[in-house]
Amino acid sequence: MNELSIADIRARAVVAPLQRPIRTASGSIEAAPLVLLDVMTEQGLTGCAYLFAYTPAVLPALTALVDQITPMLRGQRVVPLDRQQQLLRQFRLLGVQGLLGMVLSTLDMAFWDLLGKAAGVPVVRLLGGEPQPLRAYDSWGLVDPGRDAAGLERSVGAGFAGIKIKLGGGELADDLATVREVRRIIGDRVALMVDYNQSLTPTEALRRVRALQAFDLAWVEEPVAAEDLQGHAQVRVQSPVPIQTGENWWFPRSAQQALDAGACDLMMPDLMKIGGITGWLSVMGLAHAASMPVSSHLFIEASAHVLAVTPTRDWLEFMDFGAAILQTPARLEQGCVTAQGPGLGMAWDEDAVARCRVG
Ligand code: SMN
Ligand code: MG
Repeated sequence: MNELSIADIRARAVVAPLQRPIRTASGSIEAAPLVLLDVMTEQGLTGCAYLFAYTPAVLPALTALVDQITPMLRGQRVVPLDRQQQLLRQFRLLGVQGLLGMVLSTLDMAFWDLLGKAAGVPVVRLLGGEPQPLRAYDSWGLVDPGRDAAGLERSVGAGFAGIKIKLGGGELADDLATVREVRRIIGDRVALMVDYNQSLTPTEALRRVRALQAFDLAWVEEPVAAEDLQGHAQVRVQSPVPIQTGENWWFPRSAQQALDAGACDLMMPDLMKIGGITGWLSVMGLAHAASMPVSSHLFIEASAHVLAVTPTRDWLEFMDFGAAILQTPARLEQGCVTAQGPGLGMAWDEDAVARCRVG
């Protein structure tokens, strides 16, 4: 495991079909623009991970970024912490928010995948844990309770103990009508989370959260702009419902800044923005010290490994961007997802990748 060295890195842009479009108050995603990373080693092993680009518009920039970074890594050993420190140093002046941070985080996931494959074990075992069932919630977009009633019932029937819907596409009255109907459809025993995707002001967010209090929400997510920590704190300190955020935090220091600001009751770092598995390990320590529950964001496969070793783990988000291009998509069993191996447990379905290729 310790002798792995990087020979080359391949980045392939795909647009993968989704089970259902993700409509949010801040935009709609009809299919998943992904960059599939393969890190090839001199020893013949290949580590893989995928990056979610949010919009196809940045796929060419992302693959070009990977091509520019590859020469910096050729010949280097697959030691995730050293590689991340190397790249953070090399990009110190630029900073690692945005596309660069996404590439660095996804490379980190591929490096950990390599270590697991070299040892013949799931990454979770390298982290000191073991694969275990993690409770998952089914993550929906903006919903039309009439059109989506059957789908929501199927989610509950599939075993999900939680359902997340997005709000903020209209006025408060629209939100109330939607939540009332979704709560009726899924019943009182299924957790219900709502996600405003940064669409409100703090004042409007408080108005809406107070009006929604009667529906026993598990959390209200990103009510205001992700970078508005004071705004999140203003809502949180008066909110009758736990405030959730974190999917747009860049690397571990941003998590500490949010904790210092009192921005949230719950956190949900995104592996592709927080610094990959290496970044997650730092953040889960901060959450543990703060006794703050931690949920995942996207990246079902890799999240199942890190959540299993997260002391304050909460929910795994089930929003399956990888299903169309993986040989073995993530599986839900009794409402839970369990980490697969070796490595992160992912292998590309090359026929599907060929069908989805772009650029
Ligand atoms: C979300 C937004 C955009 C793409 C995927 C998911 C959402 C979530 O914020 O939390 O699932
Ligand atoms: Mg969200």
